[in-house]
Amino acid sequence: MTSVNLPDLQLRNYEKTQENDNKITKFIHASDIHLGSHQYRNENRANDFIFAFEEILSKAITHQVDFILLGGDVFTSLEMLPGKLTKIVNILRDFKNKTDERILIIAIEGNHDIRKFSRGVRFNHRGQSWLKFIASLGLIVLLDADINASPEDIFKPYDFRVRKGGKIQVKNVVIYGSRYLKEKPEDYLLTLKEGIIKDDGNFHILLQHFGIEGQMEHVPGVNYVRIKHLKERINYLALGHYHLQFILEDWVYNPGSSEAACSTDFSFKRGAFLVTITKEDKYVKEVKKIKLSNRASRWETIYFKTEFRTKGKIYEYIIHKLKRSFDLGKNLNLAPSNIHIPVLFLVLKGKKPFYRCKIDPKELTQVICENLPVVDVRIYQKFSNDLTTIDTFV
Ligand SMILES: [Mn+2]
Repeated sequence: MTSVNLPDLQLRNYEKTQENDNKITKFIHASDIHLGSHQYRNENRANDFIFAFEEILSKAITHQVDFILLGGDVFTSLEMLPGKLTKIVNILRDFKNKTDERILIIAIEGNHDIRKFSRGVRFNHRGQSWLKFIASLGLIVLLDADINASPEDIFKPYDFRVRKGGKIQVKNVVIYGSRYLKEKPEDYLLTLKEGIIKDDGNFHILLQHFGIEGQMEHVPGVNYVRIKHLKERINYLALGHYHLQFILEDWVYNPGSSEAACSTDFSFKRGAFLVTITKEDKYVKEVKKIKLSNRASRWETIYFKTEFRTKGKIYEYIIHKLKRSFDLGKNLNLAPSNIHIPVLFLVLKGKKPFYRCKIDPKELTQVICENLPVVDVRIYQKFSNDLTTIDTFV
């Protein structure tokens, strides 16, 4: 009765999937894709984030999952170049067509999806996001809760006609989700819990964007002890936010960022989860870790033994040292778009150059990229008499 005059086939296809054998439900849980990262700085690196997203979608097809969960920070900010957004929309359209709309992409907004940097100032403009935009095109299912509503209305069933809702059922799995809320999650989670139906015989997933205290050093997070009570109503807490992968007590899952969004991400264990839920007498869950291809990286340290007096000499010395360290035969024929061409982390140590030849990181990066098979360079100047660090990522 609801399938008359629908804007597209989405609902009808969704209803069809509900008629399938529901003994086994499979999904991929990924997060922090950060589409749009590096788009102004490095075209090849910007495309890495799109590649990682495409890889997640293609894994979903290979493993024939029922849906994909994205735990927020799908976009890195509200600023998106039109060309990049067009590419993403086309990828999602292709995915829809290729899969006959049988694999839903279910997402929530993370803090990055709703933030914007403008002239060094960060501000939130509530209510807008690119996720809302692609949801309005019917390309994803965007979940959000109404925390001020009465318990039964906190999570409204997803309505494909208006493309809004707080929960959606796929076979016997119900996914509840809400956007990143600025308030302390420990508090609002108590309210959200009231909206989750207890003992309805379904497997419950709650999709959220926050970290757990202690999983990442010096990064604020939610106190685990204070949210443990959610386990009474949730079988799988699907998180995003921390870029480092972690699993807690077999019910809290954080996949980590899908591509390295900042220099520290390169050293983190990250990826996605492939989850199979089988209904026996009770639900049996199997979680496999999926590694994504990702851009290569390498560290090099160069010591200045003498005090250089011209910039030209410095650059010459660096290129000479790097050429000796790189196995040049190996990657010579690869284009920088190839993910095997690394991001170089370059540490400069030793005698600080003469004050008149200050190293220009942008210029040095360009010189290195022109002379060696690297896609981008991050330069750290750690001279013995000066301990400043240059890392342009914000
Ligand atoms: Mn993130």
